[in-house]
Amino acid sequence: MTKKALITGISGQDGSYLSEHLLSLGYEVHGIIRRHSVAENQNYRLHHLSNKVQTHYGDLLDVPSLMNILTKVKPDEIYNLGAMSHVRISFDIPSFTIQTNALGVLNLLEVYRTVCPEAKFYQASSSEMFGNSVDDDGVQRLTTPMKPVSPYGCAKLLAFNLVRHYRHAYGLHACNGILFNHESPRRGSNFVTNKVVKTAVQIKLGLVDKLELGNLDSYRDWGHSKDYVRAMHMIVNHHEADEFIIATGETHSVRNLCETVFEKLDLNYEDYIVQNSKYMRPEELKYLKGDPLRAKKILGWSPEYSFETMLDEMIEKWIKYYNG
Ligand code: NAP
Ligand code: F7E
Repeated sequence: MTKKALITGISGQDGSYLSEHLLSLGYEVHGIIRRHSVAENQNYRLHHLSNKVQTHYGDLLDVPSLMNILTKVKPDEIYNLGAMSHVRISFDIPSFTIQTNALGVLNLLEVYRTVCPEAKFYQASSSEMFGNSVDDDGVQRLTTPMKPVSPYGCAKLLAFNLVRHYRHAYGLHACNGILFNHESPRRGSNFVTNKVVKTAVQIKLGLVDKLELGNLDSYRDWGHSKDYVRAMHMIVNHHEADEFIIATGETHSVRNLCETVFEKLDLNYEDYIVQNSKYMRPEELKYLKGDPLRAKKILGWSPEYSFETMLDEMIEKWIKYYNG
């Protein structure tokens, strides 16, 4: 029988790649989208899938919509990817962030346990939950203490604990994937990787002459969204509901990211970068490097993209875009 998946945040970066992946596995894919005032922006990342996925208007903060959609779809698997996902912006809109990313998860868990408790549930947890905790060997793993340093991280940690609690209290197959940063040509262009790539291409083409950034000295473990959505499906379909870290195990500074991208375009990043305090955070998460060993051993997951091939794909997208 055809399996049904329901994805919140289907219009986001991961939502679009996960839809493609699940369709390729023969799933019937449903997704929740929010109403946009600009109708053209509604399904920006889903245009190529418009005849293949079924979308429903809803919102994690609107319990009746969740109730109606889950009752109608009766999904076998629920992927909760919906969130206010920008860490710096979470300092500007902390209340909305906590509501969507934490209370929204509670809303969904309650409807899930009432309407379709036999379904499997995936929660998009984040390495931002670790804050500045790191083990002595320089990596974060499941046992590393979680001490978030942003409204976004605090909300994700509450949601993470709620998912755990619902699993234990109600016997639900509810899983957490703790995913480290993942990027792609579909990444929002106000996240640092895509901002750097897009602006470097604009500089190369003579469209702009500088790149304004915040902190250049933080480190991130950057993977590719396509690899990470494969992991989401593996986590949900593991025989027991559990928690997994998905990361590359490699870390790069923002400065090194700039150096690499500009070098690929035969430019020297130092000639173009200007620091602007507007892009700094009240509290910064300085260093991320995840340990993916458990996911590799138990799930058999491994990434196909490297840092370099991911950046090449992103550069190619912007070159094509500006060359019409
Ligand atoms: P994204 O591109 O920003 O997509 C977020 C999605 O959530 C969008 O479709 C957005 O819809 C939707 N959304 C926002 N508020 C909502 C609400 N109140 N109700 C329903 N949907 C709502 O993020 P992403 O990179 O794909 O990330 C997917 C998930 O993984 C997020 O939960 C994120 O926090 C988490 N995560 C991401 C990373 C990463 O590096 N990408 C790492 C760890 C965890 P609109 O377009 O209408 O706003
Ligand atoms: O920042 C620094 C910034 O916004 C990365 C989300 O997907 O991953 C993401 O959160 C680093 C930070 O991602 C700029 O200070 C410097 O140190 O690309 P980012 P993030 O905050 O790590 C986690 C795992 C998630 O869960 C989130 O949903 O880059 N940085 N200058 C800058 N960052 C931005 N955005 N813009 C700058 O101008």
